[in-house]
Amino acid sequence: MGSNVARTVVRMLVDAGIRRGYTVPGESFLELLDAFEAEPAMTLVSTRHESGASFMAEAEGKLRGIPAVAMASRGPGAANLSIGVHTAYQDETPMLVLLGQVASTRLGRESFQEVDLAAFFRPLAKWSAQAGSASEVPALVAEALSSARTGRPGPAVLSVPSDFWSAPCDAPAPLPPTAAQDEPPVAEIARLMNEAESPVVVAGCRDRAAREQLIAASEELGFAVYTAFRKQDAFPEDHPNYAGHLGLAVPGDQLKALERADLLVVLGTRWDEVTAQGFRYPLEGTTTFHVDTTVVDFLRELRTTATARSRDWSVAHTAVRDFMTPPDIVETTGVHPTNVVRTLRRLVPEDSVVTNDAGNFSGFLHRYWCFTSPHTQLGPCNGAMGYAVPAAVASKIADPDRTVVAMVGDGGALMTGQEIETAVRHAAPVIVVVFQNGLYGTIALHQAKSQGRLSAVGIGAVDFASWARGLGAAGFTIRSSRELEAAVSAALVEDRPSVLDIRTDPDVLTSETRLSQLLS
Ligand SMILES: Cc1ncc(C[n+]2csc(CCOP(=O)(O)OP(=O)(O)O)c2C)c(N)n1
Repeated sequence: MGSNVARTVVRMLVDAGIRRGYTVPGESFLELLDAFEAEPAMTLVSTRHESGASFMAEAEGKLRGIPAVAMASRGPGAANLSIGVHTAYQDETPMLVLLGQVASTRLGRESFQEVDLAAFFRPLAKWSAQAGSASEVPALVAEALSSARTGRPGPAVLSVPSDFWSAPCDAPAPLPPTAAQDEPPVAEIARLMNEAESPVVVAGCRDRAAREQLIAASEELGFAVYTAFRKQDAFPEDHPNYAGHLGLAVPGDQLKALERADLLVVLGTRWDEVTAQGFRYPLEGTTTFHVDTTVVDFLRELRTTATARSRDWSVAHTAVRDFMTPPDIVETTGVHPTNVVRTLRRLVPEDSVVTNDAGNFSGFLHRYWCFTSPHTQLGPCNGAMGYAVPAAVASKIADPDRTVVAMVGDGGALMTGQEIETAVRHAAPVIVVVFQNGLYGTIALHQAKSQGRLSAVGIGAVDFASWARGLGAAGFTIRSSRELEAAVSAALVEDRPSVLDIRTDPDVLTSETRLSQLLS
């Protein structure tokens, strides 16, 4: 039997190491869905909302370093999907998006659900195109995959008119050869590293080999390491050369090593606004290099070129260690988020994957978790709410042997938490920890500080444990820290997803800030 475009594309994806596609099905890519389902090496994950599909594909790409596929239908599906594409773009995650478009004969007539998808995604994606003929689809898929994976990784979006998928096609296109990467000036960096008093690296490389090289290089050459925003697993946070996480609200004493740096190497990450602390760094006069793509080779060469030297980072590391040590807290109203993080960290395995949403609660996770193992943190560097639950579901499906915990506020849980149903269907027992404070707490903080009063931030009381049971998961309600250990222990032995509905104190906006103080 002759093949068609859809089957040929799926064959190419399997050959490229892709194992899963995430979607809400649509009429505009029926043959593609059929080809995914028929391919034994592929798992087709049907999600409850396209944002879930795109967050799942993004999270799998982050976890495995190999892209996953997100698929959606024409304007409405693509609009729903777009949030995860933006996340992949800002988070530098390889990802492939295949969109069904209106039929080629109906293009350009504002047909049913028609949107110019290539144009729509151009500012959101690394690469974006629409197929002009059925025969060029395999070559465009090859180009999209190459773009997603090489240089700075990112999302590549291909829109395919619906009639092209069934067109006869037997010829997969070869993937283009990997483009030559820019070579960093290793000899010059090695010379400066030898001479520097305070060399500092800001790391965001997730790759296991790169992380091992980074630890060895830091120990041999004596440089301090900061981690980039939400890339805390790039370097062990308990290492004596660890200087801190360049996230939100970093205390001044943790920035001193960055301020004093006479050599700064930004490694395996973009120099985004949060990591760069509102673009305040590097200070003028700091010699700075950016090595984004060839991290392992660069570090290997640096270790053989630069001279071994030891430097004392105890002042910087003590500052960060003190900051990361959770205080003993006596609760009055509701559970304190610090106690949630502390209890979970103690009870779950060291190599658990922790996904997090955007929200105030995440500040407690970033501060107190202490990431020590590779590939353990998946957070949205673009601050997209709704990320944590779908990211956890994809992580558990892709890596079933690891414990996966999603940390999410009640706001974020109500955006994409319905993907727990997807986890139930795929037998993916994730643990979802909902910090229920009845508020869009982050926005309440900003409003209280700048307006002195609140607007549009209230969230009604939700029984998340019943909601979880309705979706086929186990549900636990926790009203005081004393109940945490038993609930987490029970969730860890569940063979279905669990939701921990934790009633937190709405007054506790951050470790330092109380809502009542700001409004009084
Ligand atoms: C998709 C999206 N919409 C809106 C925002 C703006 N935003 C940032 S945090 C936040 C509130 C989060 O509330 P919740 O999930 O309950 O967590 P909390 O801040 O209360 O801990 C909002 C609305 C965002 N980051 N992403």
